[in-house]
Amino acid sequence: MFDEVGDFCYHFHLNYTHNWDEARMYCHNLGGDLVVLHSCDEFGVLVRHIHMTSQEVPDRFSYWVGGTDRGDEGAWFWVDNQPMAMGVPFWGEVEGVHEPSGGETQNCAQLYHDDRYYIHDGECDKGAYALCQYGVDSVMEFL
Ligand SMILES: [Ca+2]
Repeated sequence: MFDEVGDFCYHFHLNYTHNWDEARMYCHNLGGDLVVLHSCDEFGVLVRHIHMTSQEVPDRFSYWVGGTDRGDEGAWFWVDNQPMAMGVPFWGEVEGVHEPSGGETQNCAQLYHDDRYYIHDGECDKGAYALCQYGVDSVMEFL
């Protein structure tokens, strides 16, 4: 399922979960990559879209997005090598603990189901849904 949201096309892959590397490979195989969110606008529009269509999410899994601090703990980068903005409004907070909070055990970014899809760090080997991003042109070709 491709959804045009704002200036981008997103693919919410809800058939089965992947670890972060598998999710990225899945997106690559369709000519895209895991989602990168450079602006407050992109983030807000996408999260609003997820909330509005949440009836289609079959369970409580989160979405992998294209951010990681693997290799340099605490230095978060998007898969396009842009640094990730930290803090509000992108990253979540649970009971006063600000994300990312997982240290060296959690090195992959996800839109976290149980925190209204704010960004949390997660264990890269755990399962979540792939959330892929495409340029509009490449999707038109693909379809
Ligand atoms: Ca980490």
